[in-house]
Amino acid sequence: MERLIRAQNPKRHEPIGLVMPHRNYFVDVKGRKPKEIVPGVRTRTFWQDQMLVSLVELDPSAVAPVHTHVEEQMGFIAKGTVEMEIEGAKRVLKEGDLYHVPADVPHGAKAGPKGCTILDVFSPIREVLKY
Ligand code: NI
Repeated sequence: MERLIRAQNPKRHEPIGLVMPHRNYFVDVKGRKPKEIVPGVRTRTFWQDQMLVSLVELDPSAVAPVHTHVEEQMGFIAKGTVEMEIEGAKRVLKEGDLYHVPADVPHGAKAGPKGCTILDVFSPIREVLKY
């Protein structure tokens, strides 16, 4: 492990554990205060240099209105069910399902009766989700 980190950072000689102290390798998800995007839809976002993830919680029947953005988006349904609409096509997704939204393709979501939790990944980083 130490060799790996030094190989990636040849100028660093700090003991393991002090390497790159500005980085948070392990993330305290619940310690991050959520941000409400629209009523009933909250996100916690996390990013590094080239990727951003958005852990989204939707209340029962909450709606994320149809929108577009230049960033690609892939989402994993971590909990609950959601009706996703992508370029006009609708499908009910459940826990364990994955979806893909290419750049500039309109998409939106409506949570199922028990709400849902989705992990969205954006590339490149979706700057408006930094907070
Ligand atoms: Ni989106």
